[in-house]
Amino acid sequence: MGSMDIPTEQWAQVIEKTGGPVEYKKIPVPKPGPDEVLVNIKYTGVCHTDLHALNGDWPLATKLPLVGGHEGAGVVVARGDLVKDVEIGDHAGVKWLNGSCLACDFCMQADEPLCPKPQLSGYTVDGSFQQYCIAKAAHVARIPKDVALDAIAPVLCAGITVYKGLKESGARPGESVAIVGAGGGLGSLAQQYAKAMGLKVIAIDTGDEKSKMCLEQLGADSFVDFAKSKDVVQEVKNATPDGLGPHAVLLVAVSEKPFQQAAEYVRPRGTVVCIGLPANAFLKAPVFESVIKMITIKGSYVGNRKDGAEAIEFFRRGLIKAPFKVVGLSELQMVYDKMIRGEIAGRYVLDTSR
Ligand code: 8ID
Ligand code: ZN
Ligand code: ZN
Repeated sequence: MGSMDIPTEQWAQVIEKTGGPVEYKKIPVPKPGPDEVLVNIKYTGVCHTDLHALNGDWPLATKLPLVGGHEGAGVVVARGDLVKDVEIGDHAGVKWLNGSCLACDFCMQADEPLCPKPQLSGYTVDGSFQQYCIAKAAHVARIPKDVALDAIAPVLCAGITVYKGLKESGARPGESVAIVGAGGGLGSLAQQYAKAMGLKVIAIDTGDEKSKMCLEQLGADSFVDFAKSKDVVQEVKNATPDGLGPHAVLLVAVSEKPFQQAAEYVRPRGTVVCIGLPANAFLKAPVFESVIKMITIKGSYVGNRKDGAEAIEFFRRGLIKAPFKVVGLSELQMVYDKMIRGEIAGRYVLDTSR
């Protein structure tokens, strides 16, 4: 195993029991297995998924104790004996899919997020809310050295996921996409990817700060405030030139209501892509309209290694600029408190050195 100077102890945010709290404390630095690398995490984004994991929102248990986090960007400091294509000193990203079997039907056709035996960062294995994190070499994101590690962190989950979701929507340049939850971490990046892909954007979220960010910074063509609007469905349809609604809808909100509403405003032949994962939520759509409008409703889950590389390349080319705030790793609980109140416009990124 090749390595640089690595301490034996490090700072981490640890969940001892589901429901929290998260505890900022020192834990041992893990050692990579033969097919793994150890990444010295410099910056790590905070995704709403980390909060779902803390709260036990989903019908899938987490490991305990657990170090959360899956948008970790840093430097490779050690590697196992079998790792040949990642060098010590390379910049790498720890994504949600920490590893997969690479041998099942899905892995073989590059659908590795569907692997029945995945390792999930910050969920079934320890993630990036620590200074040194392990990931399978085959799966770490390759980050070019000219890319800033703080700004790329949110791309490692939020960016890849919305880029994949936009591809899954089938929307083509010149068409419109509604982004529901536009003011959040995934939503803000989704607007930038949509613009870069030549799509018109209808941003849906609430509040003046998010509205201003979407319209002035992220390039949304219109903004619908779901809390103030008297008729969200009509307002979204009216935001398209012919009043027939957007060609695609990207659902990245963390509440059930919009998942039951999107089928009503999506354009005939349009596609509703479900990405957000609110607790205990169900999809609902009127059968009559769904049939006579010939709509498609589908789920989309992170992205494969190629989607990841493409999403990073969009960023490297300067096409993706979404706002983020940097605070110390020690301040994770503050970020969760703001997230619970829906007060985060864009993304928070943690600096693991403080
Ligand atoms: O692979 C996947 N499918 C995947 C990957 C990554 C994240 C799924 N996710 C899931 C997360 O687990 C979470 O459930 O996507 C969801 C969004 O994650 P996020 O962007 O990190 O969350 P956020 O920053 O809190 O943003 C959520 C936004 O939704 C808005 C809020 O105001 C906030 O800005 N929102 C809500 I809550 N209700 C809304 C509504 N009715 C709404 N926006 C529009 N209409
Ligand atoms: Zn995530
Ligand atoms: Zn597999």
